[in-house]
Amino acid sequence: MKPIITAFAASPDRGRGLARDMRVRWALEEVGQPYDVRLVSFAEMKQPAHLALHPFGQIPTYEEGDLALFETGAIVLHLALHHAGLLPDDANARERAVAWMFAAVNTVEPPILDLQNAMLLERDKPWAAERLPLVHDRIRARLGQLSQALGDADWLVGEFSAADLMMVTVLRRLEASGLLKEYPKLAAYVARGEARPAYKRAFDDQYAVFAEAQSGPG
Ligand SMILES: N[C@@H](CCC(=O)N[C@@H](CS)C(=O)NCC(=O)O)C(=O)O
Repeated sequence: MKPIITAFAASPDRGRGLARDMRVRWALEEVGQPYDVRLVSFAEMKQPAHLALHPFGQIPTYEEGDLALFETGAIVLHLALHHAGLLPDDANARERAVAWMFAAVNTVEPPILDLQNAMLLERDKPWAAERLPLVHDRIRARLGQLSQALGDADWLVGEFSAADLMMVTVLRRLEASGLLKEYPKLAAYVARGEARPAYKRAFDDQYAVFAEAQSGPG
């Protein structure tokens, strides 16, 4: 049975691969699982039909038979648990990879989202300029620790895993800030993720939605 995911009909990132369905698309591509996509508008995301799938009215969602999931971490973990290729074979390494998945969304992503809020939603506040260096420094603290933990390894836990898929997509959100360049090991890590054929297929499929919307009907 082909799973169905939801994605933005009109992504605010203009096809840069930042909308979070990218994580799910990438995981599906890594494990070779074909899938369908249902595009939703912002208005549709807040309607009861979508809220029944996603209590917070967001994308992505994942439907597979009578299973409906939300939260990218949970969806990617589901795929990793039910398909080969996204978690190490060794039992302890598997658990470590799951810990890194949580670290990506629970420890590394929050200060990065704070920066996005500062840039997009709080820009005009009188205190915005004063606060920005604090936000940057909180991100730098996490990036320094992450870079230290990664060291000279290619991936977080041995071979490429769902941990890297989650972490790379989180770090990509820093693209516009220039902060990642201060951490060459992390910049190279993200580039390694982006070079994976499954990543490229996922990116191209997500970009096609944007390109199609741009060209308009007819
Ligand atoms: N923690 C959630 C975040 C989901 C999320 O923020 N989705 C964004 C798109 S990347 C969204 O739907 N934003 C529109 C909104 O919140 O109204 C996850 O990882 O799935």
